[in-house]
Amino acid sequence: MNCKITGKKIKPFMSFGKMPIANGFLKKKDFKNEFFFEMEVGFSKEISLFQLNNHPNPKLMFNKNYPFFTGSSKVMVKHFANYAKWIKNNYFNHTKNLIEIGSNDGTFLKNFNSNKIKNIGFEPSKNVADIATKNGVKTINKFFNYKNVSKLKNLKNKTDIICAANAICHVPNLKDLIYGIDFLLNKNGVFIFEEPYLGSMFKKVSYDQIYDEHIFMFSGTAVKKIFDLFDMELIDLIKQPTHGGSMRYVVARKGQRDRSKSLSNILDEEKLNNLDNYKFCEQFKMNCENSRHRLKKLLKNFKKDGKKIAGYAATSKSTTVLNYCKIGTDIIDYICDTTDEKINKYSPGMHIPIAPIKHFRENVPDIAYLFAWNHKQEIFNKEKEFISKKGKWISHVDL
Ligand code: DWN
Repeated sequence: MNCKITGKKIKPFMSFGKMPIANGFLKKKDFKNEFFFEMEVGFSKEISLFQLNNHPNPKLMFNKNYPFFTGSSKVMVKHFANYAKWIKNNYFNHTKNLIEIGSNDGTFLKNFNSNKIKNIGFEPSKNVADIATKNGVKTINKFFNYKNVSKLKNLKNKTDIICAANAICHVPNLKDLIYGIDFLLNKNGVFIFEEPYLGSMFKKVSYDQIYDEHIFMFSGTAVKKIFDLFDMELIDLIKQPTHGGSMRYVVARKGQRDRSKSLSNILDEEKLNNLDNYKFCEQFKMNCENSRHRLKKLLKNFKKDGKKIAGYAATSKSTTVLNYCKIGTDIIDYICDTTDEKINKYSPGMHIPIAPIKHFRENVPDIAYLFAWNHKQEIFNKEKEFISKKGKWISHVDL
């Protein structure tokens, strides 16, 4: 395995076994042709970058049937409104244009429609890009890469702000993406992005953040080291509560902007937690194996006691948990979800049926495995009746 940035050899430190496409919810007739890859992870010592070894071709994941819509969570819609407000308060200064990488259904960019700025989203998945367009968000239905970006000649070194959320960790050719940013960004421009945070994944043992789409799990240390290689620099880090613990990163051209005071505090904290070195990997591997062991034991005991177990929210993350721990229909009867594109299909790899939320309310299980543990508050608020019926929520992370 080679580091996707430095090209140096890396020895994978653990494998989660054979994994299907995390969002590849499928019909029974497609079981026999299901795609699997060996999901190994490694860590680049030079730039402290946690990364997948193999990954499927991005076109297998981001196409006309991508089944995730940012607008499906009210809490996330509010978060994106606040993210936009924060950008306006901190970085709007004669701003004329803004580009989002991985703009999904336009939930974030919609917040800029009332400003007199040009905003454009790059979104490779056609179905979600079409929704954004319908929402009045100008969307280019393409991957954000150097080839596509360099066609925007009128924006060359004229772009004020490039931003993203839960998108940059999905891009295997990160170097090429940075060349694209370098092409567009003006001298004083900023690149702002937020992603699930390595430190939170480590603390919570939320290994389900790792799947085909999540090629990288970033830390402040890694992002700093990456951009140092491209004559850019990390100027701010802000922790975010979203997706079980994320980090917002602000990057500028070297020497063009002041660095925030909190930057060094977070980098020091990462050093203390060994997020900058290989010790972290050894500990993380052990923690994942222990978590799997505990979960399997817990589920086995519930089944021994005759309990009915259902899954709640057919997340991409659930694909990692179910396949790594080999949890199938012998344990979980069904998984309920709000997404039409997933309902009446089966979960990738372990083939658990996906049902609408109505089914959960009409077929109340004893135990609900909360796969969207990151949306705990939003879901608990909707499912008060489940608790009143003596239902129990469980997850592999602390709820
Ligand atoms: O980075 C990514 C994140 C942002 O979204 C992508 N790679 C794919 C996706 O990951 P995920 O599927 O793990 O995301 P969520 O937001 O944790 O879960 C979304 C799923 O949960 C959807 O299928 C809808 C479902 N859901 C539900 O059934 N009821 C979600 C909420 C909030 C609910 O109340």
